[in-house]
Amino acid sequence: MKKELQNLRNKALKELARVKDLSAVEAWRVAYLGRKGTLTQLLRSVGQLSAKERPKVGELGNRIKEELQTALQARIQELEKEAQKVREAETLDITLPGRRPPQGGLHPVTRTLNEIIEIFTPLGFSVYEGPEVEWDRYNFELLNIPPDHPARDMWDTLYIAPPYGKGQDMLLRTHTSPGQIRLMQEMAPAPLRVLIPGRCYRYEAVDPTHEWMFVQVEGLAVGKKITMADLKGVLSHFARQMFGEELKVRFRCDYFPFVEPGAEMAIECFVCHGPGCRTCKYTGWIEILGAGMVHPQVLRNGGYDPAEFSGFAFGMGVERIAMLKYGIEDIRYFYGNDLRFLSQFR
Ligand code: FA5
Repeated sequence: MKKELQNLRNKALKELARVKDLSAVEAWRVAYLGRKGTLTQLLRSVGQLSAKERPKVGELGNRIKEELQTALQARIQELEKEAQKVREAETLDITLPGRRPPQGGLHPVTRTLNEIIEIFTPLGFSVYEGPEVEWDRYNFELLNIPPDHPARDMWDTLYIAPPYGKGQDMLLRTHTSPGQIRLMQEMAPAPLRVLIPGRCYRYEAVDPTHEWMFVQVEGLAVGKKITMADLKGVLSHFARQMFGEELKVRFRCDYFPFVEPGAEMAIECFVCHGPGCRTCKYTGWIEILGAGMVHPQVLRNGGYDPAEFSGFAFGMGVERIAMLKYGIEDIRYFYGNDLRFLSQFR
């Protein structure tokens, strides 16, 4: 019996040392010292021993019981101390300075677009948006570009399957000009002045000034007695507001099937200021927009009578404006998602 008591003691102490938390300690207590615990039961059987053996075994049993109770209290204290340490480590120290959350900023293209809108708003232009996935007839046909027109080569894009038939094909718009038709059809015969910003897509050989996805802002003014002088005046005003007086502006004749006459506007290259460099493709100029007087047929397609109404339109590349404004040499930086570039525009 003495041996049995010693073995029980050793086993119990070993287990107690391995116990990891207070609820496991309680389970240990119940297992050894509880009313039906192993030690309690063993001590109960001491009564059946002979009168000679009983006192010695009884005394040993009580000593072991006390030893286990003391060990139990010590283990409880130890575990409480550990738990306290964990609690202290988890306590919120409100005197520590907070961690600054990373702060984003507007993308340079969005910023430039907002600046463009701010320049045109006081001139009476409001802002509309059209769909990026567009019908062929809005992107091309109603803008005087029938299916076999060579101008389609300049504006090849991604078509959305399946083909729906003549003029019914869907595509990613190549310019914001389809918005002209949509707006005119909605507003005719009222005079209008609108900006239509949005993303455009083209099958493009990407280079420092060409992306396959870029943002344009379309401008359209339709009314009575609108002339080319209005077009030139508005766009020159825009260029002065945007770039100051320093950079030279150039208008040249250009061809777009939906305007007559057509023009392009270029700004002096901000990198080389004239002699030519990689950014301006060695021309000294960076083209920022196409423009012209709205073609009579396009006015008709939009629901206006060209005998009564005239209008001007332009389409400018927002990345090109941002490049000129902020001195960015390559358009690919805009969509490369490099934070070293983007975070300069906070
Ligand atoms: C057009 O897209 C015509 N819709 C513009 C227009 C509107 C003419 C109304 C007449 C009346 P163009 O393809 O030239 O034209 O593009 C207009 C401008 O968009 C360019 O001057 C340029 O600033 C920008 N742009 C064109 N292609 C790209 C490209 N791949 N990457 C970045 N910008 C581009």
